[in-house]
Amino acid sequence: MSLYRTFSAVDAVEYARQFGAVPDPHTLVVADEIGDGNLNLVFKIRDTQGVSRVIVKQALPYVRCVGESWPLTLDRARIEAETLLVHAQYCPQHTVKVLHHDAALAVMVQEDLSHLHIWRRELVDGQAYPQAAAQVGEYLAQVLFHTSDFYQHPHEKKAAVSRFINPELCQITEDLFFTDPYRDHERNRFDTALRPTVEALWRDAALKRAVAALKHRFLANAEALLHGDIHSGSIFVGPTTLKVIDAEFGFYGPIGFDIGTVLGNLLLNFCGLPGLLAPRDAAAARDNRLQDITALWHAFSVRFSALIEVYGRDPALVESGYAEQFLKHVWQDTLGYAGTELIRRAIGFSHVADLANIVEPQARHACQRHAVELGKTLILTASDIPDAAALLARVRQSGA
Ligand code: SR1
Ligand code: MG
Repeated sequence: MSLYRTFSAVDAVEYARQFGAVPDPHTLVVADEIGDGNLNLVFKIRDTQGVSRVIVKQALPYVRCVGESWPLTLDRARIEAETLLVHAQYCPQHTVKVLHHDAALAVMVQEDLSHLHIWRRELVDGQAYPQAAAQVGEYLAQVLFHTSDFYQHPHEKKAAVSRFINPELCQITEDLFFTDPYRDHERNRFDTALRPTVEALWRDAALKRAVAALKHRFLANAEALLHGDIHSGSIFVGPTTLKVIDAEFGFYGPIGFDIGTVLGNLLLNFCGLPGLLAPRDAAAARDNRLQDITALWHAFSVRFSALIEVYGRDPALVESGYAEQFLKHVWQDTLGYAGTELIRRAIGFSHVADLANIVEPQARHACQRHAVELGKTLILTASDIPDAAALLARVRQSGA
C-alpha cells in the first residue's frame, strides 16, 4: 500500500519540525503554500516570529498547472533530491541544500532561500547581477564534469545512468522542446497574430531536420547528470550568492542541453526587454545580457577544460587536444538547444514572464517573433557561429 498522501499546510509544518534540521523545531508554526511553478506543492515554513526557516516541497501525482488529466510520476521527487545531492557533492556553493527527503511521500525538505531572489524576476525588472552568469558557468562545469566519462569510473557511470532514468519527465522535454512547436499541436499556445510565423516553422523542413538531430542527441547522448530544466526561474541570486533549485528533470543527457537552456533564457530576456522596460533601460539591460552570455560560456569552458586537465581519469579521453574538440561539440549543441528553448517558450505550452509579461499586444508579438527568428537562426546556423563573440554578433544583427 502506498504511504503517499498530499500534504496540507499543517502536515508540512509537522514534517518540517521532524525533518527540517532546525535547532528549535517547536517554534515552527505556519506554512504558506507558495508554489508558482508548473508541477509541485511548495510550502514555506515560518516560525513564531514570522521568519521563514525551511522549505517543504512535495510532488503531486499530476502536472499541477493542468490538473489530474495529466498524471505524472511521483518518482520525480526522488530524482530531484538525488540529483541535488550529487550536484551538491561537486558544487555545494551553488546547489540548494537538501536537508531530508522521502521517496514514498515524494517530499523533500530544503534550505530556505528567502534572502535571495528568483533570477527571472530580477531579469524581467532589469536588475543586473553581474556575477550570476559566471556562477552558473562554474556550477555547470563542476557538476557536468564530475558526472561525465571524463571523471566517473565507467562502472559507476553506468550504474548512475540507470539510477537517474527519468522517462516521464524526459518525455515532457522531448515533446515540449522538440516535437509540439514544429507541428500543429493542441498544447501550443500563441496569439493569432503569431500564426504566420508559427506556420512558417511547421513548413520549414531544414529546421525540422536540425531539431530532429537535437532531439536525437537528447534521447541518446548520456554525457553527464544534467539538471534538466535550468532556466532562470530555477536559479536564486543575490549580490554575491547563487543557488540552483528544482532538479526534477535530472537525467544523463547531452551537456549542451543544460548550457543551452540557461543561454536560451538569457536570450529570451534579451528579446523581451524592449517590451518590458523604457528604451534606455532596455538597451542597458540588453548589454548586460550579452555580457552574461560571454561570462557564462567563458566560466563554463575554462573550468571544464581545467578540470579535465587536472582531474580527468579516463586515459583515452585526456588525450591532448580532445578536451578542445569535445568543447566545440558542446558549444554547437548549446546553440541548438538554446534555439529550441527560445522557440518553445514563445509559442509552445510553457511560456516565460520575459515575453508573457509584456502588456501591449503589438510589442509582445514583436518580441515573441524575435525570439522565434533568433531561435531558428541558432538552430540552422550553429556551425557558422564558432564562439561567443560570433554569437553576440548574430544576436545584435537579429532584431525586433
Ligand atoms: C508540464 S511542465 C512544463 C514546463 O515546466 C517545467 O519547468 C519545464 O520547463 C517544463 O517544460
Ligand atoms: Mg522546475
